[in-house]
Amino acid sequence: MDALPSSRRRFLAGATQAGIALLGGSRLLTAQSAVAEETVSLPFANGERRLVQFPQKRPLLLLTHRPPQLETPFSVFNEGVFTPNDAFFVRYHLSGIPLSIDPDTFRLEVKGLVDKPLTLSLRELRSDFEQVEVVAVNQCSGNSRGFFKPRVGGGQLGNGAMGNARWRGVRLKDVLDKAGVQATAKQVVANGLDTPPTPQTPDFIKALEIDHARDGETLLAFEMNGEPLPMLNGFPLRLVVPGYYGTYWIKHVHELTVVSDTFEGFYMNPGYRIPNTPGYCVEPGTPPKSTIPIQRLNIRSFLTSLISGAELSAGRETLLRGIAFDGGSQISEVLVSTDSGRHWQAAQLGQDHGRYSFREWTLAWTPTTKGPVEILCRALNRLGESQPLAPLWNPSGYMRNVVESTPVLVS
Ligand SMILES: Nc1nc2c(c(=O)[nH]1)N[C@H]1C(S)=C(S)[C@@H](COP(=O)(O)O)O[C@H]1N2
Ligand SMILES: [Mo]
Repeated sequence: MDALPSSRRRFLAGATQAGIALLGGSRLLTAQSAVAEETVSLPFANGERRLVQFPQKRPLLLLTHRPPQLETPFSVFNEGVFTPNDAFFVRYHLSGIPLSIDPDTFRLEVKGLVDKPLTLSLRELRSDFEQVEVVAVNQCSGNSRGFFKPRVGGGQLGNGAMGNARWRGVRLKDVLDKAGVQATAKQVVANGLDTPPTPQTPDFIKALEIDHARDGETLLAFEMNGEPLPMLNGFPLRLVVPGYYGTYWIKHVHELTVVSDTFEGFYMNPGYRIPNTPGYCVEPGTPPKSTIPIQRLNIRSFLTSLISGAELSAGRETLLRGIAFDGGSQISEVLVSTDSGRHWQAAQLGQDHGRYSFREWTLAWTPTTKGPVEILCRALNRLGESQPLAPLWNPSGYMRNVVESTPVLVS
């Protein structure tokens, strides 16, 4: 096998870099802050973010250093529907993140209610199972949380905690089938190599219903956009759960345990839960009566080619461009209004990379009337779902979706 040694070399080079830069992070920053540092201002109170470079990454918006939480600059989403690995957002919960992992000694353990527990090397995963690919959006549940009104606790994210990539790996189903899931199985519990700082801190562990884990779409992925996973995105192996929020996409996954009941670890309950109501929302400021684990992405669309406050010339054509996506029901239409919502026009949809991917949309527009105007975009999927005109609210600031509007000036 050729792929393994070469990806290993690449990784080891990256790992050394990772170790040094992550450990020296604070010193590096102190040194840097004397120099003018690039910042981005997200459009809500306390939205100032520094652009900071981590190993294998270009400068990204820094939310927290330890654990690393980095947002993709929004302009990246205008450059193509695939988010480059070095621009892909990063989210961790625990400070004990792996700084180097030897792909030769790494093992995935499959245990619990299985006939034959497995301990698989990366080489075995690659050679003993069929390799498959899926293009899918990984979006954090709290993406866009900073826009919630009233505001809610948690990472104050702009719109950059999402990304779209081509993931390559093996089916979780095939691995589970090889182990032989027993009849009493209810869920598969997944754990990664990151560790909590104290024995009292809950580990980041997530569970999937057994039928979901065996639907043939959930992957154990080792590649992203044709490259080994970047360290900060889960090297050497992560779960890819198409259509579901990023919280289930366990990074550095090394342990799968089949269990007979509902796993109730902190990050399944009370963490990552949404109101059990239509729209998963409650009256702003009120607690939900009952909650369920967060699940599929809801539908969203963005204009990416113009930033808020852009100035356009009357009479000159501009190509409006953006992206749309949902939890896998398939985007069927994107409607755009260039007059603050009075009229809507269908945009042209770009290449279809599958129902879990970002879908590009474009619309040529020649502004005629001078003055300020809002450009709105709204997506529809095959179920007829769309975004609401006014955002819904939940106390954790999850699942933001609204008809996004971009104010511009025509002169
Ligand atoms: N091991 C591990 N996996 C994890 C997490 C984590 O903290 N540890 N966070 C999850 C959450 S909440 C999100 S949104 C995604 C983010 O994936 P990324 O960092 O590759 O962008 O990873 C998920 N997988
Ligand atoms: Mo997340």
